Amino acid sequence: MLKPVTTDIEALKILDDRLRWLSAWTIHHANHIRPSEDGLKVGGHQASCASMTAIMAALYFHALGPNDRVAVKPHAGPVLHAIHYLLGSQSREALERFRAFGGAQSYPSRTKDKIPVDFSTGSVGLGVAITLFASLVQDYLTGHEWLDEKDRGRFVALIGDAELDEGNIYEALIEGFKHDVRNLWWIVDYNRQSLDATSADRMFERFDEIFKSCGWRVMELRYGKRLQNVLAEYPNLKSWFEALPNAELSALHYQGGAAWRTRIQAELGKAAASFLKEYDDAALASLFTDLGGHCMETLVEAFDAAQDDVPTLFIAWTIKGFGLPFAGHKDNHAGLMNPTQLSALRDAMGVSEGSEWEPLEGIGDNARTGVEALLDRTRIAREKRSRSFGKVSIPAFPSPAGEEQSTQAAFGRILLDLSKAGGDLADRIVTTSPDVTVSTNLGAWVNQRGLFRRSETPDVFAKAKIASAQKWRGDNKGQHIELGIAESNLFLMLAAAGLSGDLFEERLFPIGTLYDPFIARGLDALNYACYQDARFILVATPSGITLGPEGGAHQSINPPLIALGQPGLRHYEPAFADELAAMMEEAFRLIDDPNGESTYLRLSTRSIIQEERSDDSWRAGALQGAYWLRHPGQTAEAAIVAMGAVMPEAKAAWEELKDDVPGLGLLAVTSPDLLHRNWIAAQAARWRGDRKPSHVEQLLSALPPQAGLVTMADAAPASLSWLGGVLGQRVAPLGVEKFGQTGALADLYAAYRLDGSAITEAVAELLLPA
Ligand SMILES: Cc1ncc(C[n+]2csc(CCOP(=O)(O)OP(=O)(O)O)c2C)c(N)n1
Ligand SMILES: [Mg+2]
Repeated sequence: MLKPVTTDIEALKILDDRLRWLSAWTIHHANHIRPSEDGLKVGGHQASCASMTAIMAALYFHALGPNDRVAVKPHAGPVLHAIHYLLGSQSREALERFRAFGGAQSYPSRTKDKIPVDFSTGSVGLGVAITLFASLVQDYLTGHEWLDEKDRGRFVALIGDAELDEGNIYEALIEGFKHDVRNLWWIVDYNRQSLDATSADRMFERFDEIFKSCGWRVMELRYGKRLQNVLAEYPNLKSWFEALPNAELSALHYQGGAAWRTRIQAELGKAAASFLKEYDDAALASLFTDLGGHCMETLVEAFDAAQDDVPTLFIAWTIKGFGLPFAGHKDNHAGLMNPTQLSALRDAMGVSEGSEWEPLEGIGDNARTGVEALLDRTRIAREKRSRSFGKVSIPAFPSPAGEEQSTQAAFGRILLDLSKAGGDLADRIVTTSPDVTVSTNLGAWVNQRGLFRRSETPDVFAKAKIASAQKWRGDNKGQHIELGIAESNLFLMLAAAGLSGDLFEERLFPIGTLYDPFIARGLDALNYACYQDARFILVATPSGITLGPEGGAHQSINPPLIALGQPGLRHYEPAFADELAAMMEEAFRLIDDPNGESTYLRLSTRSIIQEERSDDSWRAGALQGAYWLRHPGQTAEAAIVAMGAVMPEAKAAWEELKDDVPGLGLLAVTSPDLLHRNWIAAQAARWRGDRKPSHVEQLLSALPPQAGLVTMADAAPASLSWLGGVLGQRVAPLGVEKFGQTGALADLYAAYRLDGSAITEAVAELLLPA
């Protein structure tokens, strides 16, 4: 990490003001000046921006080096845009189109904003936690000798104080402590206001304790220099000030100097007489707003003092809406200045009417040289980082041998074979799991490749020669990152590792495993990973009621529907091991393809007889979402459409019914998600003149239009029932609609209508005249 440059405090203060002005103006322009096309409120957060312009000026124009990466509090997005505008890396047009189609995004977006955004933010808490996992990924890359010391950086999160209520922050904190995470700065904009109101006083000093107990250094920046000096002179005033509850303090900030005077007179009386004599009302108001997070000297000093790699929490006291007419008002979260208030701010900032967008408008010649020099010296990246795709060759994946296998066992075998064969891909895979490494069949891979630990950790059981199938040693070359049971952390780890190519220009191939039902536990973090276009493979196993005796709390029902609605994530659900091998190969390829995506593999512990293949004509269809396992006759009246672990029931029913239902087909679905989206894409393409039918349309047109489909999956029936809408064929959907329970497979399949007789009944239902 580079030493901070010596900086002109005066120039930083000017930039602080400039950021407050530009962020307020950008929001004002979007709401009051740009013509509204639809009458919808545009919105924006002038108060949340004003709260941290000094913090961000000190950070970006002084403290940050070129390798540092930042997650910005979502509603301070306009400040980040203003920073890049001053640096020349954001266009005026994008600011004029703030929150408009194609313009600067409301909350910083890695993928949609034109400026370099290290981490998207929006769902509060997640942006904070991902910086911790990104720091771990940096350590991982260094351990594996893919990242030089000189290219390492610090990971910074700019946090709202109410954001600290998000539980995922503490899940990450605990995991980070276990892994001895370093190089983090989390900076709290401690304005003591949330969206609804002022924050609870009872949490005061509790956050410090929580962080300290996890090995963090906590630096509280309560006072600016001026206020600190004055309060040192008047100890009784200081005690009074420090005892003010959050709500009272905010109200006084809003009310201003006269209110401070009345209150101090009433509560301190004579003891404060000499102090009050020194200050008129305006001076009083200004003095009490001199909190640490608004004082440039304090901020610069604090950042300069934290140059080692100890994770540091800065609690910077601020006022929400600092310098704006609604400063401190509890309702100011989405407050917008009216045109009169905006004009007053413009005049106070020395900006003349008509020159609002001029970056350094109104800054006198003397000061301007210093400001320009500081902007020139600023070390942050002005361009988006290159995304590093297509550098790793993906070998062909042979299917693991065995007449009878489960997809979960096959997954372990495929990884083990890949590990033994070695090569670039195998070396760049990083696996991770929230305490279900062994039970999701990653054990053999971990035995081969070891655990990742920043420092060497022996396998105590192995050393003591205690027999175990699992070798559990770790060092900084290990390739498995073991996590505690916190699924949100799993997805944030996958997000960070899946952005490795973007953040560090070194591609990793992350694979995370968990039990299928617990996807829901980390759903927002999964969505967050996809939103940023992180690339990874999610292996969810076991799944469905096929889990049998484990019972309803572990039997998943709706993840295929989640996947159906989740952009950036491709769902594959194989029945056979050879399908899984093809899917894994495809999933690795998609990670390293600029137009690729992440993959969700829904697997099962059920061991089933494998399909004997005469050729590999099934393969292309399996990768597109479905193929005819038993091709239908031209006049077929029905087809069975099945997915995943229930394929043996579908095959058996087909054998039994094929003579009574001539030409009966059996369609193996491997991805309802792909079938669905390609069907919709083909419809959109038709309007552009491309008349090619989608994969699912081609498959289903092998059947007559009046044919019926019996769909079945160990999942919510809606995963497949929509297939009737493709060509208008009738559907009898089978699947799981109620919570599962314990039981042997035959009992469960009978009870939940996934067995042969349910299929027969469903086919009969379709064939009977209405
Ligand atoms: C997960 C999530 N829940 C709710 C919101 C809506 N929201 C946005 S900002 C905010 C309040 C944030 O207060 P604070 O973190 O103190 O930030 P400030 O604006 O005061 O700086 C809320 C509830 C959100 N963005 N994300
Ligand atoms: Mg706040």
